[in-house]
Amino acid sequence: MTEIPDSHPRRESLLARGKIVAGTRRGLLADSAMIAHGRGEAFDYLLGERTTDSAARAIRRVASLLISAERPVISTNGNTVVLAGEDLIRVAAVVGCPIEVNLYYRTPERVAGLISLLQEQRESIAKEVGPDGFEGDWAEEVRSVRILGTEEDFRIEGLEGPRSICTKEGIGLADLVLVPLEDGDRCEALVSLGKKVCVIDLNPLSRTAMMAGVTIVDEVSRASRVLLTEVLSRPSMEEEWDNRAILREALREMSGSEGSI
Ligand code: PTJ
Repeated sequence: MTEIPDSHPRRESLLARGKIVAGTRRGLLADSAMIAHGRGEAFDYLLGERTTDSAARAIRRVASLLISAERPVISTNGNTVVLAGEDLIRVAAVVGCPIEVNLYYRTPERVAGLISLLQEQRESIAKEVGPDGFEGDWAEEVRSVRILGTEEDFRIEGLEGPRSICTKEGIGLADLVLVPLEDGDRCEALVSLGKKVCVIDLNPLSRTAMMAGVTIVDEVSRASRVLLTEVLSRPSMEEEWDNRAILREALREMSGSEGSI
C-alpha cells in the first residue's frame, strides 16, 4: 500500500480504501463491495467523518442491549471483517458473545477465508494487553470468542437461497443480533423472527436503518471503536428508545454540514 503521511487530511479514508482493495485482491469481498463502500463514504463525508451525538447515543444503547441480552451475536460480512473485525472481536470478548460470518453473496470460499482472517485477528488480539477498564484474563476471554459461519444448520425464515443460511448456535438462537452493513430484507426477516436487531449503516434512509430496533448511523470501524469503550463502561439501559427520532437527527446532522461552506 502507498505510504500515507499522518498529516494527510483524508488519511483514515485512504487507509480504509486500502483495506477494501486488499480484501478484494484476497478474494474475501463481494464483487460489489467497493460500490457499497463508496456509497458509505458519500454519507460519511456529509456527516463530517465523525461520530455524531445521535450516533454516540445509539452506540450506548447498543452497548447496554448487548450486555443485557441472553444470547447476543455479532454478524459480520466481508466489508465489516476487513474494516472493523479487530474491534468487533474485542467487543465480543468483553460481552462474551460469538461472531458469525453471514454473507449476502455467500460462497464457501469467502466464508472460509473470512473465518480464517477473524481467527488470525483473534490470535493477535489475544496477545495484546487488555483495554483500559477490562478486568479479567484478556487472552483467555479473546480466545474463547467463538467464530461461527460454516455450520450452516439453520435457515432464516423469509429469505430465499444461500442468503437464508446461518448457524443455529449464532443467529439461529440469538435474541439480539448486531449486524453492520445489513441488507433490508435480512433485517426485516430477523425482526419478524422476534429478534432485536441493531445495525450500523451510514445511510439513515436505507430500509435496514428504518427496520432496525437501533440504528447507529456511523462508519463501521469508528462505531466499533466507540462501542468497545461503551461495553467496557457497562451503561445502564434508558427506558425509552425512539429510533426514528435518531434517524431524523442523523439527517439533520448531515444537512448541518452546509454551515462549513
Ligand atoms: O460480504 P457480503 O457478501 O455480505 O456483501 C456485503 C455488501 C456490503 C457488499 C452487501 O451487503 C451490499 O451490497 O450492501 P448494500 O446493499 O450496498 O448496503 C450497504 C450499506 O452499508 C449502504 O447503506 C452503505 O451506505 C452502508 N455502508 C457502506 N460502507 C459503510 C457503510 N456503513 C457503515 N460503515 C461503512 N464503512
